[in-house]
Amino acid sequence: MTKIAGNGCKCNRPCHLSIYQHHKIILLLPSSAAALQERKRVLFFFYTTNRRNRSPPHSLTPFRTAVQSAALLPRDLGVEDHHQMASGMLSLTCPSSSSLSLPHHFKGGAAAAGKPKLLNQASVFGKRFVNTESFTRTTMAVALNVSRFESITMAPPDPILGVSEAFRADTNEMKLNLGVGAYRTEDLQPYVLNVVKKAEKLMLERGENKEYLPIEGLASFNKVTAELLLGADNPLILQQRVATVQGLSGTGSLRLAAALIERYFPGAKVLISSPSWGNHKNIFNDARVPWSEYRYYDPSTVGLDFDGMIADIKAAPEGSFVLLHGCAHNPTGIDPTPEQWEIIADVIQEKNHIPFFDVAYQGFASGSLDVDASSVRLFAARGLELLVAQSYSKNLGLYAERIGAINIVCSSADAATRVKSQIKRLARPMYSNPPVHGARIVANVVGDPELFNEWKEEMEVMAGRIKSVRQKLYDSLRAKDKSGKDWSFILRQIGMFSFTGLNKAQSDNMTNKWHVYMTKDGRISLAGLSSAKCEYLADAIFDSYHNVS
Ligand code: KET
Repeated sequence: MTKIAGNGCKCNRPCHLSIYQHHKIILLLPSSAAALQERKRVLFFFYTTNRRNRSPPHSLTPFRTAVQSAALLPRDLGVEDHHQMASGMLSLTCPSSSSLSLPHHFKGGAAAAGKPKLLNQASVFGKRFVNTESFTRTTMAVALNVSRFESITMAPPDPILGVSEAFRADTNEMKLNLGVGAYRTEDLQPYVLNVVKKAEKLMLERGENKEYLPIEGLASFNKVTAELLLGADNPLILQQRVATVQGLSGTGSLRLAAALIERYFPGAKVLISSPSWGNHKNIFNDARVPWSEYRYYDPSTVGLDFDGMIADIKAAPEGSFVLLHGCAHNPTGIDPTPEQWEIIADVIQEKNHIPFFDVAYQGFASGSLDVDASSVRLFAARGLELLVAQSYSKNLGLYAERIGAINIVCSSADAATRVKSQIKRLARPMYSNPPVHGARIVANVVGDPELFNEWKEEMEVMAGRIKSVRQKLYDSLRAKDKSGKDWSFILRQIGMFSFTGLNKAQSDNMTNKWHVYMTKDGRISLAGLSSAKCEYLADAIFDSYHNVS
């Protein structure tokens, strides 16, 4: 990078900038340590020359990137270090001036004429940019009071929850939201369970207070949630070997467990099924827990790649955590058979791995709470230590109450007490203590035999409705599709979802042409489908599958 002698900053302010040239890019950089300290107030500089055509080919994109990166430069480096970093950064963002394009803000006017002229940048970057000057082949800008958040870029929408946002924005009356896994009635309305309403009425009548809960949550909730998972008469509970802590639903409970792994099993890897619920990777990434994937789904059979799964679990470093979906695997809807679960447990035991269950759909796979907990109970009965994250979002429809739990089954009561104390220690600085409303609902429903039975009935109705639209969708597809394509995998899948096998382009067609909102991995939530819409959905799938490659 060469300094261009005699060329100082043209902004007529005491900003201590020097002009440098790097390839075809002109940079204005702080020329002294004092100027660096002033970074808060005065950020930078640059620009490009274009020898072929005399109009200045500024690009807003590299410009912004330059600003952002400059704002990120660490304070304790010298001026030269900054220059080197900035020049490296600009080489990356502007490989050649010819790749730069003229942003529409600059088209016409002073920029097109290529004459020295002061541009008003307020319209481009709000009122932050006070001074931009354009002269022959060089333009420079000086920014004052640039936001300290300039370096924060726009995050992409969430692959699942972002679908609901797009759905809300669509005004087409045929639109259908099959993105998020949330149960809807036949009228496609959200459903508040009757037992939930009854429990809330009870709570109101009792006039319960709003005091803080202990860090571990509501004791009566923790008791019933472990019982629901493992069975009320499970010896592990009687022996007090289960550390249960109320969490912020399934996600928050998984996050607590991830924090525990990060702190007490440094370097241990979590094995995640491929594919899995998209947020699993985010959770472990944010907790700084390394993870890798094990094979799970076989597109050729649209079924379980059991051999691949076993081979990958075997090949993982001893003592890894194996994340398993307790039932109703998300997104595939494919669960191992009871015999396969036994073999999975054998391998995990052999390899000294630690099973880590995510149970977000207890009751939604088979319609029975006990049957859906059988995978977890099978592992627990072997005397294995294990982790289980639970959620009541789906089975009690308590999506917004954020109620769930993390259970850690330990080999002794003493270990469980210590583990629980550490989970509390992790929770305290994260969110201090959990919310009470959902915990009371669960404690009332699960803890009261009458409400519990009513809940089981409602659960069967919900699971039954999903099964019936699953059947109807299959029937419609079979009637329409004479190509010989076998759609029977839809019937073999269980739970809220169907993994259609549609690729991204086909999923895009579902949304763009048919207004059917779904995740781009081809997953549809049958919980958001009504019988009346099955035919329409079958048309959309048929068209997308056969007419989009
Ligand atoms: N685990 C799995 C496997 C899962 O599908 C979800 C939610 C959760 C945990 C967490 O749910 P919570 O509400 O935090 O208890 N899945 C649906 C919603 C979401 O993505 O947040 C979904 O896949 O649509």
